[in-house]
Parts: sequence; structure tokens; C-alpha cells
Amino acid sequence: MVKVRMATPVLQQNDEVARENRELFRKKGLFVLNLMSSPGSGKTSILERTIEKLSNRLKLGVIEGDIYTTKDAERIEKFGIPVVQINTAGACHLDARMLQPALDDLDLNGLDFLIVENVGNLVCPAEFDLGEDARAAVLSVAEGNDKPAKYPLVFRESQVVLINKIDLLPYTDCDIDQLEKDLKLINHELKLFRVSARLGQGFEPWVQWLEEQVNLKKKLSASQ
Ligand SMILES: Nc1nc2c(ncn2[C@@H]2O[C@H](COP(=O)(O)OP(=O)(O)O)[C@@H](O)[C@H]2O)c(=O)[nH]1
Ligand SMILES: [Mg+2]
Ligand SMILES: [Zn+2]
Repeated sequence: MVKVRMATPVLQQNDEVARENRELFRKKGLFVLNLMSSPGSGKTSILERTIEKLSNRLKLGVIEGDIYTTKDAERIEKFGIPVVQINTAGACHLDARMLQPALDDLDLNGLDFLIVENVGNLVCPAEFDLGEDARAAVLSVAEGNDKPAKYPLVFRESQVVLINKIDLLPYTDCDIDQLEKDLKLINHELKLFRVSARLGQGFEPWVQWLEEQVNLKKKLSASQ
């Protein structure tokens, strides 16, 4: 008799580990954000600005996903923020299991929230639940107006889109009002923030939103 083992589909396996991560975050009352975008939209730059605005109020930890380098983690380390690098060794997204050793390395009890910068890729990171509370996508105005229509999943699965590089608007053909309409057509509940990480513009509403989410998660966890 030949023994047959049914393979668990990759995404189903991932969902099981993501549930474990989510349970850990619930216990700790830790708000976790998954930050996604194509390479170069400004994820790390937005993180740097966010740290500047929030680190005197809340304790932030960062997990940096990158295929090979530690460049982004080095940028974050300069701010004195706890940061762990995950090198995916070729994989083009983070998955829930990859997160676990990085979570072991961080002192989660000393943190108010955690931001995970995903691998720069507008496609498959959106398919992998990490156990996070929310997802934020970054879209820069220099990427072309057609990106929401071409890569709808990441915008459908996000709660927030940061429209970055608004300082470059005069030099692009981006119609930002139309871009926002297109994003809302994909997901009408999206919160949209127009920012320039270069100039540090537009960060207050974003940082306020983050702070609200962090406090909400803490309250929720305390009442359980
Ligand atoms: N003009 C302009 N450049 C930006 C802005 N944000 C990021 N950049 C630049 O875009 C490039 C990619 O930024 P980075 O934060 O590394 O993007 P990531 O790959 O998504 O993490 C860098 O050269 C940044 O200096 C912005 O708001 N305006
Ligand atoms: Mg980066
Ligand atoms: Zn991938």
C-alpha cells in the first residue's frame, strides 16, 4: 500500500503560522504594521520620518525584510531603534514563519508597536499574512497612474495608502486626485495620506492614525 500524504498548500501553512504570530501580538498588546510597496517608493524613508515624529512618544521596533542586504536596517539603527534584519535569500516576500526568529530577537515587552518593512515588491507580499494588525502600502507619484489598476491586491488588502514623493508632482504626469479616486474604487475604506518623506510633509495625520491604532490595540488587549 503506497502511503499518501496530502501537501498543505503554501498559503494555508502560512495562515496557520500567521495565527500564532497574531496570538502573540494580541497577548503583548502590540500593534503590528506590514509596510509594502514596489522597490524605491519610499518605505524606509517614510519609516525614518515616522521614527523622528513618534519615537519620543512611543517605543517602536522595526523588522526589515530584504532579499540580500542590511542597508535599510543600518538606516534605521542610526535612530537608536531596535531593528532586526530578515534576509530572505532570494525570496521576493516575507512570510509568517520568517518573522518568528526576528520576533525572538526583539524585546517585545519593551515595545508599543512594530513596523515590518516588507521586501520591495507590489505583488506577492500582499498574499502572505504575517499576523499583522494592519497593512500600509506606499505608492509614489513617480510610479505611474496605472499602478492601482495593475496591482489591485495590495491596495485591496491594505487599510492605508501613503502617496509619497508629492514634492515631485510638478515633474510627473501624475493626476493625484484621479489616483486617489482609482484607489478608492479598489477599496473605498482606504485611508489615504499624501506625504513627502524628502520634505517631511504630510506626516502629522499619518502619525496620528498610527498612534490611535497603537492605543486601540493596547486597550483591547487590556480588556481581554
Ligand atoms: N523626491 C523624493 N524622493 C524620495 C522621497 N521618499 C524617498 N525618496 C527617495 O527615493 C529613493 C528610495 O527610497 P527608499 O526609502 O529607500 O525606498 P524603499 O525601497 O521603498 O524603502 C531614495 O533615493 C529616497 O531618497 C520623497 O518623498 N521625495
Ligand atoms: Mg527600503
Ligand atoms: Zn514573492
